[in-house]
Amino acid sequence: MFKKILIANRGEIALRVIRACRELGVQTVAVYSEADRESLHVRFADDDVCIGPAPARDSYLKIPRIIAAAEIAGADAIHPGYGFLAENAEFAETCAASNIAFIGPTAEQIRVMGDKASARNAMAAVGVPIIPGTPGPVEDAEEALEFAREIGFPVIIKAAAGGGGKGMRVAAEPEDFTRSFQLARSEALSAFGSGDVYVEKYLERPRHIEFQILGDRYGNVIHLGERDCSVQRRHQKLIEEAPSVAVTPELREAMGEASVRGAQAIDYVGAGTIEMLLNADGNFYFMEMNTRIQVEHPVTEVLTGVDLVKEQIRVASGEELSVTEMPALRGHVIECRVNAEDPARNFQPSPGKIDVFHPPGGPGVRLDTHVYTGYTVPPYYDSLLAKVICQGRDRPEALRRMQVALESFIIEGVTTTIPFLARVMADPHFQAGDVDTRFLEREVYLLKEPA
Ligand code: MV4
Repeated sequence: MFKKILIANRGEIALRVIRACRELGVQTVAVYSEADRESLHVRFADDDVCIGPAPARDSYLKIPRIIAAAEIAGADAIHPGYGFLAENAEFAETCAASNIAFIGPTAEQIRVMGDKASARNAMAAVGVPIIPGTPGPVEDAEEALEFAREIGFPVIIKAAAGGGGKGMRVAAEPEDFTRSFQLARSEALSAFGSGDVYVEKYLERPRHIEFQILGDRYGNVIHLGERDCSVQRRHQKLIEEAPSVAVTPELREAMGEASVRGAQAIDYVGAGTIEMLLNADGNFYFMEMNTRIQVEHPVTEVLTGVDLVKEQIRVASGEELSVTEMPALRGHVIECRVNAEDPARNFQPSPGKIDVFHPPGGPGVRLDTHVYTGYTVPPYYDSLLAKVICQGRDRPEALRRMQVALESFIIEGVTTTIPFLARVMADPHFQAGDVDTRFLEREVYLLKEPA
């Protein structure tokens, strides 16, 4: 086992990793920017190193500073958390070259999954269903239109280098096609420096279903079931739950088996997520693989009882996975992300000082947060304040616990998404499990406090 782990992150995930390290008896090193001097991750770590000014590009994204901090503090491993350098192949490579274990997959595995076309091809090669589409980038609008007619409208044009919905355009019919194609191409060019686009069949109201994967160096790969992350806004997940109301035991078996096969195809090591789109007709398709621990990982931890962060650390140190198959599921789990944002103002960030912080609690309630009374939310990073995770014997109990938790969660001083999340929990469509990736576009009434 490692002796000392540097956590190359901040906020709630840095605290989450420190907890796992303490349970394993491993020493910890926090790194922090000048804006995070007063943060809890700095206080809770055994050692800490300031790595630069507030902007992430000058601190949390500076590879040489993080490596230097690890060397100075004598860390033998680095946990990247999520975001920042978590899916940066060059960082994983630099760690290896510096004799520091990167707690995650290999640089090569990060690279294959980071490129959309290569990820798609790797999955297709082992029979994981992919959305019908062009095998690679298309040359020009005429060739693309011809292909679109073959697979049938509507189609979606996506940037090959894309992500986060940038450079993505839907064409409902042949008449729209050329215009959408040009728009996607120029958006791709300005956002990613490459105008390469490909064409796929457009799924009208898919659910976003993702499978949690764990792999070790001995060829063991398992899945721990799905998370339904359909409630999103502009590709930001807001609510996640498991099991999905749309996934039957047979479908879980098929999707889980496909996910494991996909991960095995690249000898995947560590925690990873296979993101899929699930159509109303029960067909599922690979979308992308995330090669990191995810924000919503607690949903799976609570549902299965497996500590995903400890497993990540164990397998990175050369141990075998401590779980060999999916444990019995413990009812139902829902997670709400509480952000310092104003839903009435387009989810504009609302940084500032937290004057009152009173957390929810009780049976089946877990809170992952780095916030405390008197903490100042800096304007430089993402606006996640806390994750409320509620478990129940069934979905109605988990949902009711979430409603009570949100009602009793008091944050004063900054505007938060708590009232918005409470309205979603009370929405009849959400309660019926009738959601898809366009749910919030339709239910715009949820954005504002009723008069
Ligand atoms: C799609 C799709 C429908 N059909 N592809 C959004 C992010 C990017 N990684 C892929 N995305 C989508 N691709 C086809 N062929 C719908 C989306 C999509 C979406 C996917 C998951 C979660 C939320 C979403 C919101 C809008 C669109």
